[in-house]
Amino acid sequence: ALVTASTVSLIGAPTDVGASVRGAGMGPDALRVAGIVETLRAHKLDVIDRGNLAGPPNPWHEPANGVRHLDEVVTWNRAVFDAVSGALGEGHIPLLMGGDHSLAIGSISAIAKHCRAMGKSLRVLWLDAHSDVNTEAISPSGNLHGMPVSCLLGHGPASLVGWSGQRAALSPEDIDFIGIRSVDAEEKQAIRLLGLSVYDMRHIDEYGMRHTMTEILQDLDADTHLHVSFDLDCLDPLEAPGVGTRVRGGPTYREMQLCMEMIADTGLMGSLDVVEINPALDVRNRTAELAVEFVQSLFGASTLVRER
Ligand code: 5AB
Ligand code: MN
Ligand code: MN
Ligand code: MN
Repeated sequence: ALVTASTVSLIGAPTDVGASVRGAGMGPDALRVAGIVETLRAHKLDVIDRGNLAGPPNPWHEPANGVRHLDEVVTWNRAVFDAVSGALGEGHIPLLMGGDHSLAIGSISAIAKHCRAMGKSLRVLWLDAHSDVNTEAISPSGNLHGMPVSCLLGHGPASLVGWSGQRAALSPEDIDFIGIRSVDAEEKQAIRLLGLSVYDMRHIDEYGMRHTMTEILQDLDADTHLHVSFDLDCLDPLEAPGVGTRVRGGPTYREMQLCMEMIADTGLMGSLDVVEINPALDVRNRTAELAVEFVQSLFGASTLVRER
C-alpha cells in the first residue's frame, strides 16, 4: 500500500481578546520556541508553519450585553475559520496554536463544515479544567473563552453561531469533556439540560484515566474525524503553571500522557487546537514545552519502551 505522510499545518492565532487575563496571545511563539516544528518533523511528519494570523488588538473593554470584545472575537475567528478551512482543503491536519479558547469557535466550525462535506462524523474531545458552556445570558465574566462550546452547539451570540452552515456545528453527543473541575452554577444547569458527557475529575479519580478514555473512545468508527481541543489549564497547575485560569486538582503528567497516547492509538485525530498557554505567567516556557510533549504523543510518539 502507498503510505502518504501526513502534513500538519500550523496556524498561529496570537490573541487574548476572549480572556480577561492578558498574555495568551504569546502562545504561538512560545510553542515555536519550545520546538513544536522540529519535534513534529522528528516524528516523520511534514510540517508547514503558516505563521501567525493578523487581527485586532485587545481593546480591554468592559462587557456589553453580557460579552466582552464580541467584534474582535468575531474578526479573529473569521481568520481562524478561513485558515483552518484552507488547511483541510489541502488535506492537511490543521493545528491551531492559540491564543485563547474562544478561537475554537472558528476552528471547530470549519472542521464541522468539512466533515459534513466529506460525509464523516465528527467527535470533539474537550480537554479543559472548565466546560466553556456559558452564554452571554449566564456568564459571570462576559469572557468569550468561557462560551465556545455553547456557540458551537448553537446557543451563543448570533454573530458567533451558525458558521458551519447549520445553526449548530455540534450536537451534544458529538463532544466529550475530559478533566473538568470548574463549572459555574448556571453552566451546570446548561450541561444537564443539554445532556453533555462530562468526564470530570471526580470521574477520573474514581475510574482512572484508562477506563475513562476507554469509555470515551469505544464507539468511534473508521469514518470518524476526531478533533482534540486542548486547553492547557486542563493539566494540574503544578505541571502547567503558564495559564490564565489555574484550577488545582487536574490530571498529572502521566495521566495526561496516557490520555494522549490512547487518543493516538485510535489513528483518527484529524485536527487539533492547543490553546490558553500564557507565557507571561509561565516559568521558563515550561507549559509550552509540556504542550509540545503532549502534541508529540497525540501524533503517536509513544512513551512505551516495549511493544505491547
Ligand atoms: B477557558 C469561567 N467559567 O466563563 C468564565 O480557559 C472561566 O477557555 C472560563 O476554559 C475559562 O469566565 C475559559 C469563570
Ligand atoms: Mn477552555
Ligand atoms: Mn480552561
Ligand atoms: Mn459521547
